[in-house]
Amino acid sequence: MKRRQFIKKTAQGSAALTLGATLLSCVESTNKSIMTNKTAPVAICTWGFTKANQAAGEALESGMAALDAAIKGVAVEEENIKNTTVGKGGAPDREGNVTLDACVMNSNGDCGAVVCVENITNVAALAKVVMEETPHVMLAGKGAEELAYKNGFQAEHLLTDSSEAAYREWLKTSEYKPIINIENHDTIGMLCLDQHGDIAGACTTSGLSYKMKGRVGDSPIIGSGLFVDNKIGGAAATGMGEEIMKTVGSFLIVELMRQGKTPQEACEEAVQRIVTKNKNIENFQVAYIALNKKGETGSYCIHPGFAMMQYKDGTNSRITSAATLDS
Ligand code: SD4
Repeated sequence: MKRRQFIKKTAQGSAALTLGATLLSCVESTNKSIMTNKTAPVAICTWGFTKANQAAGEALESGMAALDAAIKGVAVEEENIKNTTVGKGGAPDREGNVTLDACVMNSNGDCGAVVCVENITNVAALAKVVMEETPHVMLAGKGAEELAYKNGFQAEHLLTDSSEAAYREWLKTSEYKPIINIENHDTIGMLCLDQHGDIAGACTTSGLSYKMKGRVGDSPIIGSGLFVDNKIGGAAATGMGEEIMKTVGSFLIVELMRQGKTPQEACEEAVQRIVTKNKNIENFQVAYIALNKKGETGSYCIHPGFAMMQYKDGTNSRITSAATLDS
């Protein structure tokens, strides 16, 4: 048997063992997934972002690769000026500047991130440019903005009239108080499983409203706001970034799935790590979503009120997440 055929056969055998009955046919022999996955496509995202998840699901149905579908999906919220935690219309920092953070990770394990970016709406797409067009993983501030212009992104004023009005109102007290579950927590993290059985993800946010100048949360940090291992699955986070970063939550979830936990069990354990370390969980929210190679999904959070969207079998549904503090 020729070497190439041998590798192909061996790879088929081991992938078939992993994916069992969900497999349909062989498409290529590389270090990426080699099988078309019957359960695919699947898209999930944080919060009730119906349109964003639908856009990703339809893109996957049309054959788009997982990362491009995730970027397309999250762009819906980056461009939604009513979402005050993502993209254009995002709440500013305490000095009135809107600064955005995002990251992406593909099925090869490549990743890109941007932090503290002003004047650019589609920062997840910009994170992909960092991944593909530079020798780096993360660019901050002006450097990321300049890369955007060089790659055809347009400068946009991100502070809308209503977010400016809300900011002026906030200035009257300047009280910094993250609010659980409502407009202060609407970051979009998205995971997609495409028709080739490959997983990728994107996470994008304006961070916490009225944050300190220069503050960066978990969302653009690979392993915290997002992590994907195409052999296992992916995870994404929303909520109080400082707590997610301390436990490298998304990486933790993927590692727990590697050890055999379901996406649901892994999300629960990652939340539990935070809960056991903190005496003040009543003051902040953390929520996770996860997806594995079989297309199984999970989500869990500290406070009731979190939901994820799931596009599976052609249906986009809202799934209310169980919570540590469910009564
Ligand atoms: C952050 N995790 O910057 C983000 C905030 C968030 O919905 O999730 N908002 O800490």
